[in-house]
Amino acid sequence: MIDRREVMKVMGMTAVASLCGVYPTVATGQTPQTSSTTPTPYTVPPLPYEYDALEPYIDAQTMHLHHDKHHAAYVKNLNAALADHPELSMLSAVELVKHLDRVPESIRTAVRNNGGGHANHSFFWQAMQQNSPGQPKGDLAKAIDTRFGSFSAFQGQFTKAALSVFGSGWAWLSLDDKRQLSVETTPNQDSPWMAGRTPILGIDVWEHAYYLKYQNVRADYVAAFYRVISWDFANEQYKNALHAA
Ligand code: MN3
Repeated sequence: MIDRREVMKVMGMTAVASLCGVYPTVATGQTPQTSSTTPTPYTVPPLPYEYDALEPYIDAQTMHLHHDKHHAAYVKNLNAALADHPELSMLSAVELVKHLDRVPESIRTAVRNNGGGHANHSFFWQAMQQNSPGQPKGDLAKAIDTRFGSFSAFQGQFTKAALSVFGSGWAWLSLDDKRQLSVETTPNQDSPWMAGRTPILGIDVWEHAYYLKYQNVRADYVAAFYRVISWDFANEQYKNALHAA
C-alpha cells in the first residue's frame, strides 16, 4: 500500500526543489507527473484546545471569530489564488511565503497576504496554551537570558515592539541564520519567514485579535498574552531552528 503522506512529502520536496530552481525546467512536452494529481487544498487546522481554553485572557468569542472566520478567509482566498497553479499548492503555506519571489507576479500579493495569514495563524494557535508556565523553558530560556539579559528585559522589548506596530501586523521573537535571537515586527501578514528568519514566538496585534475584549487598549491584550504563551512550543521552534541554521 502506498503511504499517501510519503508521496506528498516527496512531491512536496520536488515542488520545493523546482521552485528553488534546483531542477532545470526541461521542455520535453511531457506533462510532469505531479501536475496530473489534484493538489490538496489548504485547510484550517483545528485549534489544539477548546475555544474557551484561554479565558479569561483571550475570550471564546474572539477565538471563534478569529479562527473560524478570519483564518478561514485567508485559507479560502489562498485556495482561490492558487486554483490555476496546482504545482504551488503542493507547498506548505510556510514554504510559499519563504519563496514569494518564485510565485507568479499576478498572484504574489494574494499569496503574500493569504498564504501569510494561513501560515501565521496556524503558528499562532499552537504558540498559546491553557495554564501557561509563564516563563521560557529549556535551551530557549538560556538563550533569552544570554541575548536580552533577562526574561523581563526580553518582555520589555517584545511588549514595546507589539505596541509599536502601526495598524495591523505582528510582533515576533525570531532566530536568524547566524543563530541570533531578535525581536521584530512585521506589517499585515508578513513574517520572519519572508526575511529568511524563523519565528520562535509571535503575537497577532491586528484589532480582530483583541478588540471585542480589550477594545482599543492593545497594551492590556499584550500583557494578557504572556499568560497564555506555550513556552514548550516556543522551545521546540527554537531547537528546530537551531538545528536547521
Ligand atoms: Mn489574526
